[in-house]
Amino acid sequence: HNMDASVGLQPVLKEYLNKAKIAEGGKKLRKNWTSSWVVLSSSQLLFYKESKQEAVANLKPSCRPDGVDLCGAAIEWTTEKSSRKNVMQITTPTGDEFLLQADHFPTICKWHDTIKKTVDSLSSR
Ligand code: I3P
Repeated sequence: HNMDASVGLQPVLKEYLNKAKIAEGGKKLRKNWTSSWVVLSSSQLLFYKESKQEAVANLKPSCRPDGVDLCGAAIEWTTEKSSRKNVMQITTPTGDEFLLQADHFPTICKWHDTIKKTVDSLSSR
């Protein structure tokens, strides 16, 4: 999906993480891990190929990144969906599934906890 990166959303985390989309609309996809510049805003996760692309997308509205709307999303650690360590899964209400991973455990922990808080803040407003 294309998401609007602007409109008053305050980014709270930005980092390179390993990402794999494993399902779309409930249909399993072939797993393809890629390094992605991930930006967490107040309601979305945005995926850019590179950090430079974020600046370009913010200037050019036609150049929008892929993203996940976090409203209603489920966040969980998973040891079954990958042979990698430190893997968390995000499942949207529409059946899209993403894996995020980093070798450095404190890094992915910070993302897991912050995304969870974001989802909680969205459900209570
Ligand atoms: C996949 C690739 C992934 C692996 C996945 C493989 O093979 O090796 O890295 O996931 O395992 O199917 P291919 O490149 O041929 O598609 P992990 O690294 O997360 O284990 P999976 O099928 O058990 O998900």
